[in-house]
Amino acid sequence: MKRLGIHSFVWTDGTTQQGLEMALEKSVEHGYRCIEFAYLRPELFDLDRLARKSQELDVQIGVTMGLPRDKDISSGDPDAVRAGHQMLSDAVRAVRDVGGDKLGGILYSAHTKYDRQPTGEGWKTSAGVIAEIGAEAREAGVMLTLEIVNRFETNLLNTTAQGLRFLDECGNPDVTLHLDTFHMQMEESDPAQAIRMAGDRLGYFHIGESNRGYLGCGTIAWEPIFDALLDIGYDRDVVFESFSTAVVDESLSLACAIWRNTWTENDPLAAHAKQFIEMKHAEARRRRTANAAA
Ligand SMILES: [Mn+2]
Repeated sequence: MKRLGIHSFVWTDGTTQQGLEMALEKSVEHGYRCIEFAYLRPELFDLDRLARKSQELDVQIGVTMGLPRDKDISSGDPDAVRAGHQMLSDAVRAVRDVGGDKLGGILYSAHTKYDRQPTGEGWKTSAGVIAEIGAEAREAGVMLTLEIVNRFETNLLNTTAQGLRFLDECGNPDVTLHLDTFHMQMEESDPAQAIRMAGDRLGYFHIGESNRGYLGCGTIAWEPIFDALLDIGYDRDVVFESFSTAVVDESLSLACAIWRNTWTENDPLAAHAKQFIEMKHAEARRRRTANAAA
């Protein structure tokens, strides 16, 4: 793992410049070296100021987002596809301008519970747009990384195997997969095996518990996951993701079905997550050394 990071929604609902700057400070205070923001509309925030502040604090910014329904590039509606293409282009530029190095999330479809089956045509259209946006992202020095999420949040890519087929369809080697333990827990028959299958096409990694709360207080088997990350030599960023109604981004809370609190105090949550991830990572390294010696 390159840097350990935290989602800004642990600190702020992300609606004000002040909130985002506070989130940068809190992340650094807790020893995190990268932070994740939701897509920042350039007309609402001072991106230059955020870029300078993140540089001063030496904390790397990454951005994730999901497309809204009326900009769904997998929808088969040409107007929506055009609007989605535009939104992704704008997002790539905003990530570059805020000094970010990656754009992840549900970029290939809407972030919603679908009421219809995906179509082959929608899949192809989406892959074509993502290939083009991947080229724009490369120009901008931004890595495009597609988050594989559970069935209630997209109908297109729910498993790593589907994601890898989609990357093949894109044919753009710069586009990578963004995996998340919360989603893998639900959809993969073997999350660790999924990580191994993704291998060097894994571009970004979210660590979240099965109930999106405190790590270790859910049903995820962490040891095989950390072993698999070591086995593939994963050397990109790992970000802790947890949401509570105590810190609310309205649209994300609705899209992610955050109906109750698994925590209310963010400081102890952030401190625990860092300790937990570093401990699990160190244990995996020790297992590896012991196995090599045996
Ligand atoms: Mn995630």
